[in-house]
Amino acid sequence: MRCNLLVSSTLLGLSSAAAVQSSQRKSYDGYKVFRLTVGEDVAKVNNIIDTLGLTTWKGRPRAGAAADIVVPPARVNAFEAEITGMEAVAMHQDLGASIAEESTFSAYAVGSANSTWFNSYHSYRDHIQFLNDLQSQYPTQSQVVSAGKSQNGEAITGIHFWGKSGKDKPAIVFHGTVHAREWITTMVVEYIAYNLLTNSASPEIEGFLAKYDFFMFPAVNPDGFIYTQTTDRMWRKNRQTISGSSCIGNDINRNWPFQWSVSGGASTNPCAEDFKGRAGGDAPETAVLSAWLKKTKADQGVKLFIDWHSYSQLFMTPYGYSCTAVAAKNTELQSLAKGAAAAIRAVHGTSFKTGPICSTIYKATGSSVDYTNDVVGADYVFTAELRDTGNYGFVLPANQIVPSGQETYAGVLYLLQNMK
Ligand code: 0X9
Ligand code: ZN
Repeated sequence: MRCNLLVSSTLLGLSSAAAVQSSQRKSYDGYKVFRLTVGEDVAKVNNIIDTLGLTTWKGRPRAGAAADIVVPPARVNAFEAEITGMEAVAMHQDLGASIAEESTFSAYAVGSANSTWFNSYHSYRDHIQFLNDLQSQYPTQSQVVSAGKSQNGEAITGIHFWGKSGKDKPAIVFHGTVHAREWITTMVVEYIAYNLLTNSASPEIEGFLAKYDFFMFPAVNPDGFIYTQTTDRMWRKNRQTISGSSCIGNDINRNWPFQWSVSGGASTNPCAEDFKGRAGGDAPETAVLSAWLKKTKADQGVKLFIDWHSYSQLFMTPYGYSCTAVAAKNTELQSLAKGAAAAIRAVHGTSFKTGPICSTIYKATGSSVDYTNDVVGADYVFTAELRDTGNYGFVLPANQIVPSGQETYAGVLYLLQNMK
């Protein structure tokens, strides 16, 4: 009897723990995402967003741009009434269903880093395993590295590879998944690493490996990425607590300590998606990544830095903090960005726009590229927004991982071929 009681209370304990886990995951069932053509109605659209308490995917609405607006089930009718007469399309009829479909990860067997990896998205732990497995296929010319620890103590993990001719050559550094929900970037950075390594015997790739060391970090915001898989798929920031606020998270791409104090390119509200932090560099991830870049520059030079984001299909250059400041290498950067975009388009016809961040997208202060260009002094610095332009946004179906990887790889090869 006593034994039975114990058994049933243990079972109860287990099942309620499981229930807590699943109920901790924010449901997007019945949520719709609308792409609304704003035109000149900026004030009206802002007003709708504020009165209905809605969130947006690409920042506050701007004149002449589209606003991608997330609408919970209980607000759909009111939202549709408010936008009567305006042009809108539904990106997701049921965001919860789209997320469920995207989150059916294929099982990953330890030791099987092969091309089937790119047929689905994956858990954070599997990403780390994949990097380790990939490394073990190239034991003498690669290493799994850590740039340092995240807020929650995760190693910010990357794969370093250098070809046959030895390491310590100028570095090519890629950051993926600084924004937690931009899952396609994790996969595409891995796709590039995987293809450079698996083609490393071809004369062309061998040539690149003879000139450069590659450091590919698929997920530089591990805590945020894990949080998108356990709790809220739409999380963007890191997971640090903020003094004086109950809101969580710095936007790592507003926190880099260069031109951080400039106003208008980030939020000072800890609850905002683009919260800049209480001080430049006060996010642990920014602190370790900036220190790592400076050290790498001092040790071996940084030839190329790319910060990979999604979505919007843009290939951009410094600066974010100012629309009038012009990068020292601007002419060459624009030419390289245009060439990369043409190489991308040649693969599947996908169009990327190019130009400096501030005039192409919006003003963004404390961003990684401005810091890496001016403080680190990397030779070539870009940031890209991968697929798509707004059919699916952050919840990009898994069958676009491979095509997105293929075209982006072509863009990267163009840069490797054309950088001086
Ligand atoms: O707001 C951002 O940080 C980027 N857009 S996103 O939707 N991916 O969040 C644009 C800024 C690009 N600047 C740098 N990557 N430095
Ligand atoms: Zn981003």
